[in-house]
Amino acid sequence: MTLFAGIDRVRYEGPDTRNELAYRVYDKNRLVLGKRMEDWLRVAVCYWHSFNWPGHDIFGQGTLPRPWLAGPATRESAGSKLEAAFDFLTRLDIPYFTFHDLDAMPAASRPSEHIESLRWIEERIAAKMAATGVKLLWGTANLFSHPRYAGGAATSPDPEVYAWAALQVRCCLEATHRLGGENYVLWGGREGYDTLLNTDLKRELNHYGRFLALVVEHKHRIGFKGTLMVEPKPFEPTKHQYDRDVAAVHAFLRRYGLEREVKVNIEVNHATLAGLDFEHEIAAARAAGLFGSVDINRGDPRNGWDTDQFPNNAQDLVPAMLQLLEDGGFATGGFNFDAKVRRQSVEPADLYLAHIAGIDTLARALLAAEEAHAAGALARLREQRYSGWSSELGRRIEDGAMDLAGLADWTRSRELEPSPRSGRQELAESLIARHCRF
Ligand code: XLS
Ligand code: NI
Ligand code: NI
Repeated sequence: MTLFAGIDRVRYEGPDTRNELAYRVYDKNRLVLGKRMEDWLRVAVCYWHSFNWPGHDIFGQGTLPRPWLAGPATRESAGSKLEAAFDFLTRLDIPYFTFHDLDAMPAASRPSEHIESLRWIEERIAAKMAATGVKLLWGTANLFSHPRYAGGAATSPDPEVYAWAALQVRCCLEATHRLGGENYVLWGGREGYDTLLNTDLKRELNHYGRFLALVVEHKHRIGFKGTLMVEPKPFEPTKHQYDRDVAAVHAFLRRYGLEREVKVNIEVNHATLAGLDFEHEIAAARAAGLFGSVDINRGDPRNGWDTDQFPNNAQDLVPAMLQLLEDGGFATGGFNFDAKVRRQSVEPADLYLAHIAGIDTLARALLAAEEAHAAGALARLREQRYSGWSSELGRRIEDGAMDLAGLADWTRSRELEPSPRSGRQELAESLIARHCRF
């Protein structure tokens, strides 16, 4: 019996159910544009916030009942954590989970102990996955909690720290591979700086570029077929993080020749911290051919940090969901709930309620996007807005047949002012809103 055993497997019961522990909208087998809802959303629950965080913050201790976190992470407590996690995952009836090496394994200090400890839990995770059918969306190494990483991992001023990080990534990538993980993520939590006064920025970037190249090389060496992804974030814990947003990651990948090897895992709350809309990051990633996966959560518009709250506003997510539909869905990515309950949500049921509400929010956004997509008005509006480009002039510019002087001459010979055309922004916004009938 685990902490999460008190409830039945969560099912779809429709919008009118009185059962709070049921899906109102998320109906995994419902077809959306010919594909099952479960296959569009590819929902994952993360190990770290849900099972490995006792509810502490920088001012206060843990508040949540997570008995396995009470003492040091021994084999016994890592085992009960795993038991509870997979109990939760199966009862929630979602297909995936995600984890950091350190979330799951018994604590280890020396390198050889780390290797052994991760292997130990990996075998048990594999058994749980086989018994429950829950799959691994992605694995990742925690290169930010241990004191050795205070100055960064791949951007540490100390090559011995760099090498430790390499050990962790090697082991976690190989474990992810053996567990059939569909992706491997690198979040550069401390790959940045707190002050430029003590930082050699150019050198750190080169080290980081090399590190990523080593990971790519190793991925191919071991035959891992999943996608490697970097997760952008502008700051927190550092003052400035090199992976600040999709555009910065794109430039970085190109600089080190890795743009065909690595994609991005976009987190909603990281986009907003960077001063960008979530859908902007998706659009930027699609334009660069880098779209990989999503860490779904939300920030609080009233404060400026990564609050990792569960999403609750479906209309906000429709523009991003429309882009996902236009892309035909995730290739190997999914919606990973990188979200945590508030510190006062102290009952085990709260973890279910949070995920159920978040998953229903995604389902609502998906259905609204399906309708908007099927109505086609937004696509037509966009097409009309660019219709000038099918003129002879437009085609010649796009074909690269005009130079600057040629364009200047063309304009001069016409002596005309282009006529203004409406951007139809208010209409476009209403074309989203009208399908949000929830
Ligand atoms: C932290 C990040 C982290 C990554 C995984 O802000 O979102 O949780 O997703 O290391
Ligand atoms: Ni994340
Ligand atoms: Ni985050």
